[in-house]
Amino acid sequence: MDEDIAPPQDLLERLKDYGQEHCLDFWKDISKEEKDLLLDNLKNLDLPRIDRIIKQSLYAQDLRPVSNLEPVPEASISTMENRSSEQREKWWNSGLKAIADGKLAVLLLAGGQGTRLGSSDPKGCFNIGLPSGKSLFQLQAERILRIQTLASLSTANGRKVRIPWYIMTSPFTSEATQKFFDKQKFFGLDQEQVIFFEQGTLPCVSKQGKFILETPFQVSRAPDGNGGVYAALKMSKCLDDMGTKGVKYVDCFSVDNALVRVADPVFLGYVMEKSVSCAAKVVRKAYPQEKVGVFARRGKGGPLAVIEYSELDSALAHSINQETGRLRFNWSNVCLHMFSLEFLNEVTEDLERDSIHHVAEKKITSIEGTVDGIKLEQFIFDVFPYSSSIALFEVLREEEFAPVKNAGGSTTDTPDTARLLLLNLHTRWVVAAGGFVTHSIPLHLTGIEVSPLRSYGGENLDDVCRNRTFHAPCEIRAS
Ligand code: UD2
Repeated sequence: MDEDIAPPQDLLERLKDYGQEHCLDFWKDISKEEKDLLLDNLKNLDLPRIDRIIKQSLYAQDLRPVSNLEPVPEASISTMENRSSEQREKWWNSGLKAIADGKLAVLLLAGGQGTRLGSSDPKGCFNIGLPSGKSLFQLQAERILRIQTLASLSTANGRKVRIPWYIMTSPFTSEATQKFFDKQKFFGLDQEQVIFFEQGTLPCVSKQGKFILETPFQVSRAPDGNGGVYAALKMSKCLDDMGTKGVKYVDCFSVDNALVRVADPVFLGYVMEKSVSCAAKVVRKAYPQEKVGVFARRGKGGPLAVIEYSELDSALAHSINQETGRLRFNWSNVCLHMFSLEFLNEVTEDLERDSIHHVAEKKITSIEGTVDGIKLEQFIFDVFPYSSSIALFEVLREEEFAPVKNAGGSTTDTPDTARLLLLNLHTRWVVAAGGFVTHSIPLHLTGIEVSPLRSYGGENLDDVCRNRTFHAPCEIRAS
């Protein structure tokens, strides 16, 4: 039969096995080039795996908002009020030593699209308007450089320390991200220590699990969520690379937190002392509707899990603990995680076997215009229920959590709110180190920026600040 009219029979049969033969409905209407594009598009789909994900996610799990939840037992959290400065010091030193010994890798989740931010660039390129004009990527890179310096200084012989930085991108962010790093000469990092790898994508589907066609010769696809990192780490051999390097722990963070303490020695020291396979930094939830996941137990004595804001029953989000007066589900996920490499190697298999994905109902561009469809994605914290040992570590929002999610017009989680959180924190560092601040606009609307190359968490500022006056806004540079 002329291929112009009928599609390849074996492909049609294969698609029929999974109920996706409609992808070839326009075969006779498209050009030779478009036919080749469609064949290439369909050839790259792992149909058995995608079919398993659809079946497990659309039909096998309860899609109603989660309600059978119990709050996290306070015993599994290291809270600020129960933490002494001696403990912090001890964790800082043991964490720094482990970093100097090459035991830590950092993993950045940078595959998300900056849709809510209204920018087409990868979020890490975003300039939040600091006096230095630094991008989020540059802040993160310089914090790694500073920790490398501190780790090197902590060794007997001052040996060079290089922390491998694995950066997960998606088809939407990969090229622009790597171009940005090239242009910025990796912000002073050694190019070899920055390893880019790409997450997978999945077809967008209808509520009946049918692939949605974006054009007559292309299936609509979307990144498979930041939990796609596990399959991507395995597929890209990055997990093996970490093992070869002697890495034991992986510090995982989101791109859009202006205050992220990348490669935090305190967090690493805590995780090593607790000898857990999974850990997360948590903050107290600011208000019931805050767009953050919350930690909870699924059912009495059930596994510790994070319930995403989009899946938490509203009544539970608002419920109050009568004794403390705080929200019952108070401990928020802020996408700051630490994993043992051993756990990552194990859990990747478990996730792949179970294949359960979150079902996000979205408007999808299709050949029939914008339709109601579904994006299938895994979340980075989907691994927590697979872990037998989890530790939560409270941090202060004002010190470590300044999300950049929404465009300037919003009231929360904007470049402006993130910039001010950073400036307010760094100004407190300057004053604590004996500096004085003058300002011609209200101080809470401006401040001093301290380069991460000078100070990671407020240390090393006495000699540059004591008895000196700084006029806000300004930057205290590296040297
Ligand atoms: C994330 C957390 C939420 C809370 C909030 C705080 C998840 C699933 N949810 O919600 O619980 O901590 O942040 O700010 O983590 N990303 C990818 N690939 C993807 C999708 C996202 O790499 O396919 C990255 C993205 O670039 C970002 C991070 O994951 O670094 C968080 O993604 P998001 O901003 O889409 O997540 P959000 O704000 O809905």
